[in-house]
Amino acid sequence: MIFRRRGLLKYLFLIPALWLIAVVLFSLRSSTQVQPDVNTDQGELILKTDQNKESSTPTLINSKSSKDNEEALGVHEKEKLAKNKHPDEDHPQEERDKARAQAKEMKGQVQLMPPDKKENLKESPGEMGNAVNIDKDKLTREERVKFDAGWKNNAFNQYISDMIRLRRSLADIRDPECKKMELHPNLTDASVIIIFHNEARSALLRTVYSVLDRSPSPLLHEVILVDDYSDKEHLKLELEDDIKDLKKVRLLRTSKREGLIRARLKGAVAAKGKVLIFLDSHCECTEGWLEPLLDPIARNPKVAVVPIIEIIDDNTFHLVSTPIQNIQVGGFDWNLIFNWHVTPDREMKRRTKKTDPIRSPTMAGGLFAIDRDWFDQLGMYDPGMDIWGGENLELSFKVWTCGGELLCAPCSHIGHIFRKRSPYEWPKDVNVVKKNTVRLAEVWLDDYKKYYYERINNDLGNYGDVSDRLKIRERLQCKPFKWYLDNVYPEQFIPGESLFFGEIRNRGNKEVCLDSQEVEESDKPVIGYPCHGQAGNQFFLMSKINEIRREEKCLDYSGGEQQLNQPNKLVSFSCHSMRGNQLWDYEASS
Ligand SMILES: *[C@@H]1O[C@H](CO)[C@@H](O)[C@H](O)[C@H]1NC(C)=O
Ligand SMILES: [Mn+2]
Repeated sequence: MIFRRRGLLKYLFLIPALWLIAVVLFSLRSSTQVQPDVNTDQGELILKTDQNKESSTPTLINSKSSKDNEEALGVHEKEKLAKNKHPDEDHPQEERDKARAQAKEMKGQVQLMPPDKKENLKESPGEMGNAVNIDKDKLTREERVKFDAGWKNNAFNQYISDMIRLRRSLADIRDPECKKMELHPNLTDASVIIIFHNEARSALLRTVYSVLDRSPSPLLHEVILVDDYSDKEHLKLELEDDIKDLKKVRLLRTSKREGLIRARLKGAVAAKGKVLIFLDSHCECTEGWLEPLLDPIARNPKVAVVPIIEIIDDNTFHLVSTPIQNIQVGGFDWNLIFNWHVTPDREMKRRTKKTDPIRSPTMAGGLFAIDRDWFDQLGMYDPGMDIWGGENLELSFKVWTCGGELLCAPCSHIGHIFRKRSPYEWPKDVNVVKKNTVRLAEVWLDDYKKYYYERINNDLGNYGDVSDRLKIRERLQCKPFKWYLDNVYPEQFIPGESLFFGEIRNRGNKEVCLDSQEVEESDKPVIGYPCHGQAGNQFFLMSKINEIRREEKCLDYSGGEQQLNQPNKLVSFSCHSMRGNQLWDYEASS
């Protein structure tokens, strides 16, 4: 299918191509064969000579011969690289400039073809970010097999992803205020780094095109794809062919499975833009996504900025948007797991405009922008961390304690396919997340690490050597973790600072205690149960902001005024630190 479509594409290009060749040959008075390179970057048309036109071997365009790239490639690819240098390189600069100027003039007259389909945009599925619904039962048997395989391999509906154009349109979901935002005049350019492992072709390329199509050209230095050792055929030569005309896109490959953290490090080291932006390989950037990420960094290079992460439905690919007032910020629990919170009132009051960035204690980790030099000074990621997990909190803690800020840009919206499971295999012999998290706690948490260690029974396992990371903390004179808790995340529940702890007995019937069976599940009724004195389900803490809680679950009154005397209105619910239904008083006299 893919090849047939692309075969057709050649003919679609042929008419403007022939026309262009004629014009350019005339203007350059050159005997060199020239072919248009439809660069998707802002629809700008750039001409290049193509010496490899007859060759069907895909070339690694944009890889040039940089050391980083050569390291990333196997011997086979290296040979190919040597043979197929970037076509632009053997051409005098002067001539290239002239050709570009010419091309620019003609821009308005040249029709750009979308790279995937020629269908009427309005009829194409999923345009404007809309949902695509198909009835699986109406598919042929073969199509149903494809449908099921798509889900199995990706943990999202690849069948529908493949139906949607790579350059589908999206609604402009920004708040109207965002379009009037006064941007810093000196925004710098960015390298967008996308790590992937066995990603579906349509999801990966849609991510790339959404970046190319919706970024102002001067602000986008390059897009670096880092293949973390995929074994799917469509990500080998076919991918190189897919991106060969995308001038700003470079492809690096790891030589073994490195995991997200070390693959990102590889991309960061190779990047040349002033700002690094990390994206997942199944995203869609919406209109105006880039500038609000760069703006806070232009004002203060020591900030890291996250976008609003919008949900792309894993089944229908509907892109759903969040109004600014519902933006959540990042926190963490004492298992050192990231979680979301409603933006605290104090932060809403500190901001003066709807479009002002929102301070966030932590980041989710998948999507963010950071100044390259600042990231470097911070020691980037901890290379002793494996694969995935804990790296987002490590970066959050060090950005804040080492003199920076972590901000959420309310005008930058990026869609992301949230999956319900990971479709990939991970090593089963080591507990990767625990190793990473212990390293995080050892380096950054000071005495507070005990709360995490209590939760893993003080079994730290072999977490390697963290002395290099401690040196970074010392060199940058980063503030203690207590400073972070007091100033950046005062809502955080600190078990040792509880007002009271123990069981909660009924005054009338002293044999009955409050008992909450499920800590794991929200919305479970909290019941009266004979006191057993064994703590466990009957153990509660009263936090300094007057919640009655255990771990991340708080005692929550879920009924209305009229229902006061009905049973089961006390539930155990995720703590929200907004008081309200979770505010309790303790009267010492009673
Ligand atoms: C932007 O850059 C120009 C030229 O370097 C400089 O004169 C100007 O002060 C800068 N503007 C701001 C707001 O930093
Ligand atoms: Mn993801």
